[in-house]
Amino acid sequence: MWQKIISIINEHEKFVITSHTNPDCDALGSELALAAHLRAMGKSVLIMNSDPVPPTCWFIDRKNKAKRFHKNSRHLHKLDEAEVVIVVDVSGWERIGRVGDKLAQTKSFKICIDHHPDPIDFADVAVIDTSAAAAAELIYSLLVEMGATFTPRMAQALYAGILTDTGGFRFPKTSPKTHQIIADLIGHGADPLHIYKQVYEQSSLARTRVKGYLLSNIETAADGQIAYYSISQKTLKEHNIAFGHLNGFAGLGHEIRKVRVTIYCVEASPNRIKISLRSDGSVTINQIAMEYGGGGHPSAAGASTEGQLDEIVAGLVDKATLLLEKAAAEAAEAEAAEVATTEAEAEAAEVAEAAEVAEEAVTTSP
Ligand SMILES: [Mn+2]
Repeated sequence: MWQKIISIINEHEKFVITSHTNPDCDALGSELALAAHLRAMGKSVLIMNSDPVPPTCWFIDRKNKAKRFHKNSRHLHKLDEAEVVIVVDVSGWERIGRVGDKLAQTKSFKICIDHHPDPIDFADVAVIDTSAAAAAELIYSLLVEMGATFTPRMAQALYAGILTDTGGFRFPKTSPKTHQIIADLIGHGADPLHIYKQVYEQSSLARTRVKGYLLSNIETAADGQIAYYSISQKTLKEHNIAFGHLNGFAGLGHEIRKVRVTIYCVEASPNRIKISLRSDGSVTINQIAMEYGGGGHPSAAGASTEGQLDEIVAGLVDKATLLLEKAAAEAAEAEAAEVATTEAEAEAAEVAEAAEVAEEAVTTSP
């Protein structure tokens, strides 16, 4: 599956690698490991993203190889010059942001390597594998196919991508192959403890205290099936923390037994409420997010809306309660139908048996 891409790489010298807006460890790890190998081959490579590397990913890019696009600079010239553009971890121009707007106009050859199920709106060659748990898994397999030498830095970058995209090796796409790749990356110098600490143990004191505030203020509804919590502008100010540092708290409610839906709201600015919703998979909560002008996945969705914090939270709890009631009613109906089917089947079997006995009686009768 990699032959075409490998020959394109072999035949060209100037590359640009990019990914989605707000790049995460999978996007950056994939870019950095691929770029390292291309550079080792003597190619000229520029990693160019629309947004900067977030602090949680700094450790995989200590040499600042992933650049943030600046329109009025030599970056534009570099993008124009590229012979080949490789896009990883995303399939649509729109999600690439400003870099995508620019690249869409260049004549370069476009390669896409992704694991999302989205439609591809560019690319002369694409490898899309939605069974891969992370783009980093795909880059690993490309690099193996190319006979790359994995340095500890490359191994660490890919490991970080897989660790975060699988939510710590627990999301459904985590496979035997995922763990085989991880085993090989550890063999090449990726240090699990170091990477874990860099990804999950870098919170500021203020952020951890806010987490404590949220945990102590969790309420439940619908007989413990809904957990909800929120934080106001006033409390944010008291904790001296910026709105941008409050990601990663949307799943706190799921630690509690029986919880199926978690509602987390932040008053981002006066009367502007950011909503995060999570489901354990038993109900689809993106339909609620859509009612507030947002969207997302069936089990993880969000929205941003105007209103009073308490009123928005109350409205969300009501909608989630209705959703759970509907799901429960449907489940009960399905069960009743199943019981009815089993009863009907049992009855039919009885009739058939009686017929058989009767038949036997006829044939055995003298
Ligand atoms: Mn990914």
